[in-house]
Amino acid sequence: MSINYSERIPNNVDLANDRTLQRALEHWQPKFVDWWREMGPYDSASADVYLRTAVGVDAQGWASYGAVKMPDYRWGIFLADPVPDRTIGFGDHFGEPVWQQVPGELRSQFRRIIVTQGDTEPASVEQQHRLGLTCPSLYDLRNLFQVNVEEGRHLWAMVYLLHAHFGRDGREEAEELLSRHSGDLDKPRILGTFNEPISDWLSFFMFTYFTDRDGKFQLKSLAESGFDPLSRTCRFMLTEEAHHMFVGETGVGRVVKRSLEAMKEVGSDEPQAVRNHGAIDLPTIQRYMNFWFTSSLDLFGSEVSSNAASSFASGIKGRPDETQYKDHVCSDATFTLETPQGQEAVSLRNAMNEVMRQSYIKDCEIGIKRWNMQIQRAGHDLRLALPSPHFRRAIGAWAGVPTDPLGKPVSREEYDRWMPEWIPSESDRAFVHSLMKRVVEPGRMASWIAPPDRGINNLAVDYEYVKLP
Ligand code: BYC
Repeated sequence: MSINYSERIPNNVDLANDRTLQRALEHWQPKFVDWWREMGPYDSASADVYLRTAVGVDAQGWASYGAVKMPDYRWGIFLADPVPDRTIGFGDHFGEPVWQQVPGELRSQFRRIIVTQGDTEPASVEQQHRLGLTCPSLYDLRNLFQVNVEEGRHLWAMVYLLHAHFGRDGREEAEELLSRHSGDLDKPRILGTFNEPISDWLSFFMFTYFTDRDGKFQLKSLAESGFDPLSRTCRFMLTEEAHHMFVGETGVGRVVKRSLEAMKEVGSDEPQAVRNHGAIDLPTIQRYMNFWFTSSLDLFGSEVSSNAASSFASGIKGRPDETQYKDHVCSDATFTLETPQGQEAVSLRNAMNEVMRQSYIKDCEIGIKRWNMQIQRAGHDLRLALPSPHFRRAIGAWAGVPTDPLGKPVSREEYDRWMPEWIPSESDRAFVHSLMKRVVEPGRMASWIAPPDRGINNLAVDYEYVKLP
């Protein structure tokens, strides 16, 4: 289905033939634009940014690239093409035809999940509101803005579902998505990680590596949903999401590379020597990893969850890549969990959050291996490592259980005392912040990050990706 760009809201859902829905969305649109102007990238409205925009939903050639002023970006509603005769791939309704409308009895559960998904999208834009002011290069500035406009589009994706399928409740929820704000004491965003400030670029790269990857896994599990419009929406969002994780993986990789170069240049691996040379030492990178990885682990919810069991049973949310499993019903299978009290066998359906978390952790390992190869090639013994999934958890069986990053139980007193060695301390953050100075000459990079291997869409690294006024 092609995308109609002649309409006020570009879409491939034939909006023109549903006047009521079209009007409702056109009513929401100016509120979104106001929100973008206030909470979106700071002081960037008149910059020309080399952005990709979706022009189709085919895996090949779905995007076009060109200079755009961000407020003119065409946020729209794009669903992946329907799969003919698709059936539900898991749970109690396994093998039945998918639903084009939300079944009445599942309405509130679907709404809660769609709202939670939708809430993360504007939250991340708010978290990154001022980052552009300290960009390490025009290439990075462009990537930040690309991620931001696409998170805005992902908000549109969820708002479309709320408007099209949840009546007045859905319209109210769509308004609320613009009224909660990241870090707001009275009306915070729903999930913990999305209230953490992202005020430096190392945090941004960690966030796009670890937290966007939670997005990948959640979207994959919703792409399995029996509610076909949700599945199709999430399938197309995943196409856009891949670039966000690329920004994270290559971003951290470039910080590691620069750190290794600095170690060579000063002939020392002492963190202070690396810092004096204007780069970020590896132990600091490890502490940032510890912070964002553990926070992102919480986004999968509790190890034992009746919500997760009922979402799976009723066909709302499957496992990422559900077809890789043999048993899609899981009505009497069990799963062995590690809890602070020891091993515990629970019903597999109740452990679906943990099943997803474990696949996520495996996926996180891939980038770490690549970063470690660089370190090994440079002849250093240190290795970056994911901390234990039991460390610093705030949700689930391990919440509030004091362990060290290896997962070894420690006393509360030791835990508090050592925390500044395990996650970024005030002085680490102050140091990283001191490096955050805006670099905007084409091709130039800040002292703490290596250039990327290549530019965007086959352009040179020194292309002027953002033309600032
Ligand atoms: N912080 O049974 P439980 C993305 C709440 S990222 C605060 O343990 P459940 C993106 C939970 O909401 C992907 N609260 O877990 C990335 C529930 O509250 P209610 C976002 C939390 O329900 C970067 C209660 O605790 N998408 O797209 O099985 C940039 C008990 O819940 C947290 C989704 O999350 C937390 N960390 O699963 C931009 C998908 N964890 O309802 C975008 C939609 C749990 O009792 N969401 N709680 O008041 C879901 O599927 C589920 O809501 C969750 C939780 C997986 C989040």
